Order: sequence, then C-alpha cells, then structure tokens
Amino acid sequence: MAIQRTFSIIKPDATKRNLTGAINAKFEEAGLRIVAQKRIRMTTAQAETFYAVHSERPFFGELVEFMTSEPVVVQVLEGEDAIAKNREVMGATNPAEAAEGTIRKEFALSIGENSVHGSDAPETAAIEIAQFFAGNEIVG
Ligand code: DAT
Ligand code: MG
Repeated sequence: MAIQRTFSIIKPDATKRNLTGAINAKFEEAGLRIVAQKRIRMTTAQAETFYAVHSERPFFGELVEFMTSEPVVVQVLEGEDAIAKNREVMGATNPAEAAEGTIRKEFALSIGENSVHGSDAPETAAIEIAQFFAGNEIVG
C-alpha cells in the first residue's frame, strides 16, 4: 500500500474534555503523521457542506448543531494506508461496538458525540482536505 493522506477531525466532545493530545498520541503511536492541524470554530455552513451526504438522515440537524457547538481540531494525517489505518484507530461509529484500545471505545460519549471523524475513501479524503486546508498549509 502507498503513502496516503486522510482528513481527521477531533470533535467538540473531545476538545471540550481536553483530549486533543491524548487522541493525537493514538494517531502517532499508530504511525500516522500529523502533517497539518488547526483549531477552528466550524460554521453552520461548513458543517452542512461537510456532512451533506447525511442531509436526509433524521440526526442531521443534531449533527450540525453538535459540530458547531465547541471548537474542533481539523487535521491531515499521512502514512502507509492512512485511510484504513485511521479508521482502525478510531473504532466503530457507535462506541458500544468499538474495539478495545480504539479512540471511540476509550473516549466517545455516544454514537453522535463520538470524538473523531476520519475520511472513508481516497475520493472523500481529497474533498474533505480541500474544504479545510490550502495546499501550502500541509507540510509533509
Ligand atoms: P463515521 O463518522 O464513523 O464515518 P457516519 O459517516 O455513518 O460514521 O456518520 C457520520 C456521523 O454522523 C457520525 O460520526 C455520528 C453521526 N451519526 C451517525 N449515525 C448516527 C445515529 N444513528 N445517531 C446520531 N448520530 C449519528
Ligand atoms: Mg463517515
């Protein structure tokens, strides 16, 4: 597998509980390099665009409200097979189903407030990275 980049978000439930460093340690222990990172307050428009694929789901309004409720940390992670590796370190969407040692198992509060986002495919990773980072903000 080649070196890939993936887009990551440390979500409001985690920034609020001061877990940014603990979550970054999990990424780095797994061999993922943080090649871009910034703390932002996501706007409603940004959250609606980012989660547009879920706009018809019953939890969409709640999801947008949550993502804009506190600061988030947006990141680009780089490494061998980074997309799959990041999903593995994150664990299942629902923390009740997440494997031992994963970020969501250790830190997530619920299926909605689940501490992290990670891209699910190379195409979505490229779109998501471009939504939040200019090329010169990513330093590999
Ligand atoms: P993932 O974040 O693991 O890629 P997803 O893309 O299916 O999961 O959903 C995006 C986010 O939407 C998820 O991280 C939390 C929220 N979400 C998903 N399913 C939900 C549900 N049944 N109830 C509340 N929020 C949900
Ligand atoms: Mg997803």
